[in-house]
Amino acid sequence: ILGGVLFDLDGVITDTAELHYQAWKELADELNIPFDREYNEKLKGVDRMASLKLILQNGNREFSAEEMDKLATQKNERYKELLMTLTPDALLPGVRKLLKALRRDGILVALASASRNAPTVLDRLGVTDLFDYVADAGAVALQKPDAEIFLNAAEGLGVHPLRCIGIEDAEAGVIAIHRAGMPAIGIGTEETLPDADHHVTTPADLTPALLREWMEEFP
Ligand code: G16
Ligand code: MG
Repeated sequence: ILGGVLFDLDGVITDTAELHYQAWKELADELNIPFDREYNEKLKGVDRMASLKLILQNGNREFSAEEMDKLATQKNERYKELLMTLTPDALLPGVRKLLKALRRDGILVALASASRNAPTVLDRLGVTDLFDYVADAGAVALQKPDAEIFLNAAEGLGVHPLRCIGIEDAEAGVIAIHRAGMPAIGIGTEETLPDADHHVTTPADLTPALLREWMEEFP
């Protein structure tokens, strides 16, 4: 095995942020809490309960733990309905081609997403078979920027973390990749992801050869 490539989901494989936004927005409207797309940016890569807490902060009343569980479940049920509208057309440009090329080159591929719905998203996009391992977000205690989800993904592949590289669109994810001891590729710019080791505009700009070259730069 030459190494492992660890992908974030939202913003790297597809854009689920808009569907999360719609589901949260319906809940926030129901509770009369202000919520917009700009605030939604703060929720990227943040797990479900932490996202709910950030939204409820803008309201003027307290919720019990039990009520919060109910609200998180309500949002998730709506999100799962919205996921049924996803098709392979929602893959970001170049993703399928890159995944297939990595496979041909003997590089293992894992998903390192904070979303417990990640397996459903991969199914809807028709790329489940192109992943060797999907990290279980539910089994990970510490969120990005902690390294845990990336270390879990490397372990699931059976590849040493120093032979892996991570791809992220969020700064917290880039930091998590570095804490796992791996080089980080940012889908973005020097301005949006100042800590990433390399930047590309879309996954279409990545090839197995380029990834292998960058993997060898660490530690
Ligand atoms: C994604 C999204 C977050 C979402 C989280 C948990 O993370 O960016 O907005 O809150 O998953 O999702 P779920 O409620 O489906 O478990 P990532 O790591 O894929 O960017
Ligand atoms: Mg992301």
